[in-house]
Amino acid sequence: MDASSLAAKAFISIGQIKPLGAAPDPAAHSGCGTSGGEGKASCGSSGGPDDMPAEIWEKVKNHPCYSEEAHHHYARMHVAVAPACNIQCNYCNRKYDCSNESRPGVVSQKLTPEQAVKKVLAVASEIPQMTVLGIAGPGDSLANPKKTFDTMRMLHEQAPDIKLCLSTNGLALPDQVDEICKYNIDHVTITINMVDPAVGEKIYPWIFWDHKRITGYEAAKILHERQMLGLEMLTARGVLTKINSVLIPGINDEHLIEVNREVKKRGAFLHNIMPLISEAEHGTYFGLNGQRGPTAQELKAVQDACAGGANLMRHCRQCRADAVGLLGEDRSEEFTLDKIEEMEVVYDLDRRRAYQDQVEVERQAQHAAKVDALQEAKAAMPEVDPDMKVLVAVATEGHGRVNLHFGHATEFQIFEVSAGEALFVGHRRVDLYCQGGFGEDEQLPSIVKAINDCHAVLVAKIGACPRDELKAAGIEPVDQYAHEFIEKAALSWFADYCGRIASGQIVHQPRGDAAIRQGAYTSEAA
Ligand code: CLF
Ligand code: SF4
Repeated sequence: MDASSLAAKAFISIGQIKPLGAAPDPAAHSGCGTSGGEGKASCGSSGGPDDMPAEIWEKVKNHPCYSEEAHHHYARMHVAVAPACNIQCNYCNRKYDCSNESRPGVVSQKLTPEQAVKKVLAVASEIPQMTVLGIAGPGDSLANPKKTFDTMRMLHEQAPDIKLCLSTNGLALPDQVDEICKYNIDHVTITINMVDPAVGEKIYPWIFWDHKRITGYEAAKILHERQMLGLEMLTARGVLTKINSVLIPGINDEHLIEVNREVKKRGAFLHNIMPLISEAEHGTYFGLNGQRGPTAQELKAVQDACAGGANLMRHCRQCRADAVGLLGEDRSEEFTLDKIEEMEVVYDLDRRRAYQDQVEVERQAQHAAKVDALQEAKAAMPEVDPDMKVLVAVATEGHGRVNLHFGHATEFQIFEVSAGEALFVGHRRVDLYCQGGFGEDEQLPSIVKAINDCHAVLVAKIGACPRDELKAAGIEPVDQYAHEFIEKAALSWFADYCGRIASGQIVHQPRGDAAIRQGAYTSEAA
């Protein structure tokens, strides 16, 4: 589909969505999420040590999913020990990884708890910045309590510095809160797609509950009640919770604003609104029945409408249930069971701590340099329309800088830039353009579609052919800020852009919508 036609097909008219901040504040009580005051997204995944109590910062500072900044420095891994599930979601086909926490279409290597522990220790000895172990399927972690908690118990004993994390649909959660606390599992994700069973029955055909299969409205009602109870119990015990919601256009899009409000009330730390990935080839009910996923602007509209509610996570990569590495990269192939057998595993706690101390030093230095660079860019900003906001795509391989060749990008970070700030608002996966030294021109239209709502793409370098194609699509290729900090580069470009508008050199045009990539990659990173 042509990206420019996506907006016309949208279920949600972006202007129709009422921002959550405009609604009465329903938060009678909640955890860290309310302490910043209404409308101030102060302690979500973008928060820092000044935005939250010290004990919360300790829990999130090196968790790549709970801290946006941490995800550039620290890695997570999943072990696929939980194959069974106690519910059916219409977006899931059990032959694939759990759609909640994984990229559909990639089958995991299922592990026993003993194999899982061996794998975690092997990864920990090779990747000292791996700080978090998550159990996220391929089924539901708590529908497999023995396998999940055996793994957690052994890791709690053998690798005490690794944070433990799990993801669940919530049905079995209230029964397992004691076990969760027993092993110090400090981070729990609950997938909550609705707070109204009438919406839920369109998403969940059945649940298995109290030794029988229950369908329809009653199934969704039980699931909803268990999810809310489980969330409240975790909040009461001081466990940090993240809510994942799958945005399903026409089913729960606007409803997710209500979900955000309800989970904030119950103390959720973060809300991660993810796009439905839905293709017929995945064999899911939704995929086979033509239910589409949201466009990039539909997703952003719902996320923006939740501003002021539970804080949002915007850097989720919808990873697979056996992912290993930094978010956005996957090193699981390096740690298959046969490879682990041949590895010399030395779990050296002191070495890990020393390495992580070094990461912290570099992180602080990078943060300080970025703050200085930003101040410089803001000081140089001319008078511009305060309501003007545009999106820019950025090619980066880390360190917070524009430092990646256009042709080497498998994703672009998206920043919303205005006179006062450059805010990270998400990322877009793309197929790799550069294949073995040559540009793959067939990939260009899909890359353009993925960033079609952006006014510019900031890169370290770009070839003539993609440069021309981007320009023809109305996206400005920009390489003059190569190796600058991203926010500084984005603000500098924005100042220049506004200057060109003011001088009459160009006319500002609104952009259209963009497509969120569905399905597996068609090309591998070089
Ligand atoms: Fe894994 Fe999930 Fe823990 Fe993270 S993932 S169990 S909270 S350690 Fe992270 Fe992956 Fe998104 Fe999940 S990027 S899919 S939010
Ligand atoms: Fe699939 Fe996860 Fe839903 Fe279970 S909870 S049906 S594994 S998406």
